[in-house]
Amino acid sequence: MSSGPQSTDVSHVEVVKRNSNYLRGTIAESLADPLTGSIPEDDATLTKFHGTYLQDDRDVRAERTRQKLEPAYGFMVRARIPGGVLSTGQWLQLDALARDHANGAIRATTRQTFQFHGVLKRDMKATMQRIDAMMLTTLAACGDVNRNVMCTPLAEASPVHAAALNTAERLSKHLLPQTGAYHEIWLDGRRVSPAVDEEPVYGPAYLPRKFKIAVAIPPWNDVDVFAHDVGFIAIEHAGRLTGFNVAAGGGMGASHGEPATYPRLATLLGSCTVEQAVTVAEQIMCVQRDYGDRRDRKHARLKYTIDDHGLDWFKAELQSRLDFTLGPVLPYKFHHNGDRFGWQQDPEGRWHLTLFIPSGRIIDHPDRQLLTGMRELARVHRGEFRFTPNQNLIIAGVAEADRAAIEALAQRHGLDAGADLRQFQRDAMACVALPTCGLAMAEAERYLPDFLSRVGELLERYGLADEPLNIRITGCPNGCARPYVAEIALVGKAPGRYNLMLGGNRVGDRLNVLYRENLSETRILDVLDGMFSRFAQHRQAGEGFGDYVVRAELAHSAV
Ligand code: SRM
Ligand code: SF4
Repeated sequence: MSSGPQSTDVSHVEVVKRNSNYLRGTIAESLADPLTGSIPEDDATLTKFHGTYLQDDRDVRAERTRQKLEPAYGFMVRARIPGGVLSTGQWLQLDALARDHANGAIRATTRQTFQFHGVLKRDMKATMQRIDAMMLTTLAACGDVNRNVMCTPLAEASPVHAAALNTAERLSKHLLPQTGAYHEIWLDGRRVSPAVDEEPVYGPAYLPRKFKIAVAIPPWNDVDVFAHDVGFIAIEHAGRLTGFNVAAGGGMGASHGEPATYPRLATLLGSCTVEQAVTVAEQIMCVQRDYGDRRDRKHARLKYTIDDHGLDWFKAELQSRLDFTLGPVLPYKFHHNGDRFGWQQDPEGRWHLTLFIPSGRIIDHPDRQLLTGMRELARVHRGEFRFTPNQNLIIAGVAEADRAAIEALAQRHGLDAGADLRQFQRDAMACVALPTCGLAMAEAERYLPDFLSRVGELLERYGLADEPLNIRITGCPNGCARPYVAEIALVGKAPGRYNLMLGGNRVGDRLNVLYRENLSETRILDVLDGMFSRFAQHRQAGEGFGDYVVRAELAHSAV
């Protein structure tokens, strides 16, 4: 491992990582402590690398404090599934685990995988062991490492999809931490590694910050490829995957009132072959490992490394680590950054059904039994499941002969929660936020349905009800639902108050801008009322809302 100019004046998290003996810390001892449902802060920092966060139920926090009880602790557990592919057998085990040890829900995420919430400390080992038995891992689902690698779950062009998915899997595997700590702490308790592990790529301090990779297959940008530290855009020739355009330096996170933090779209660097992709990603990650800011975690993503040193420096530094030259950026075109709902058929004749799952929460509601319905479906389905990059779920690989039965099952259980919704409602996303997210400043997932119905009323007023519209809500500026590329985004500022962002588009290659700060719902709806009215009157043929807002200079786009 080469090491760049790293300061000794590093953040506390850096110290914790370096002293952790490759992510061990005292996690094992803390888990064994029966006196609290929590673990100490430094161990909680380290468990993130193992794919789990200590949280507490914020809905009952104040009441528990009043009663002098410790917070209602629970762990969020997130798996790592490159490309989001799961077998039906894995689904059934997942479903059982959700009911046995979590809060009865499987939560599909914005990065094509699932989370559990509310796992108690005493059930953590059993949970991790059962995930391991499914041939899945939670290692590196969170933490300062490469996270779950996303890949467009494209059904129609299956040869290209298969090759792109294979690249996503290779990237994921190659960049997985090597530490034996995971096995030792969660699985059988035995050391399977030498006393000192080696992390040939990461080194003992891992990365300065999280690192994210996505593979997009045009014309679909459902992964929001420019929101990633590294984005690969598939290049197809005569139905085959021939290589990738490579973009680097994307990221959504920002902090209110700190202009030195900002969302940034990844910059296109050039192109590479399919075989070169893993090396390119590894070396971009290594530049970040060596030059990323280890003092200030708010300034530690690759986007800041690139902006601080300059794009030319970054390209030269990357090139100096490669023994091949990146080719020119090749032409590509994106049409949409959402999911495609309903049935799609691939060239081999198999069918794929994309179900809309409201904010990815697969749970039994009194009127719609999503968890139970999915269990029934998994028992008869002979294909696989795929999580989408937008919190939805695909019943993939259905034979023509089975299609009617799957459709009937989906209908019987009301599995397609989007069947009666408008497109803008199905395309909308919200992050988890309250009550589990410790960083949430406002509601997101729980508020989205109400907000969308109010927006729907406005759209109807102007004859725009069927207008596709990309709306995203997050409970804080960290950007977990990638709000800064949406046409309309609400970014939580305080309970019931949001920053209103306008001017993204439907292909995910333009950032929106802050239109008004700290607005109540009433004010947001007032603003949108006026904007929709003008849009309906003055839009050009085929023009989207975000494009209109930028053209009419109602919001000045950064791009
Ligand atoms: Fe995220 C932190 C949930 C995708 C940017 N994110 C969190 C935490 C773990 C809160 C915390 O640190 O205590 C949230 C847990 C909430 C909960 O109760 O479950 C959380 N993030 C999520 C998920 C579950 C949102 C969802 O509704 O689906 C997504 C899980 C993805 C996955 O499967 O890995 C999720 N987070 C994202 C994305 C979108 C993406 O990656 O495509 C982003 C923006 C892209 C990016 O990274 O730039 C994102 N999450 C953040 C950040 C800001 C990072 C930054 O650079 O500033 C934080 C805060 C942090 O890291 O300090 C954060
Ligand atoms: Fe939590 Fe903020 Fe992420 Fe929403 S955007 S899940 S509130 S960290």
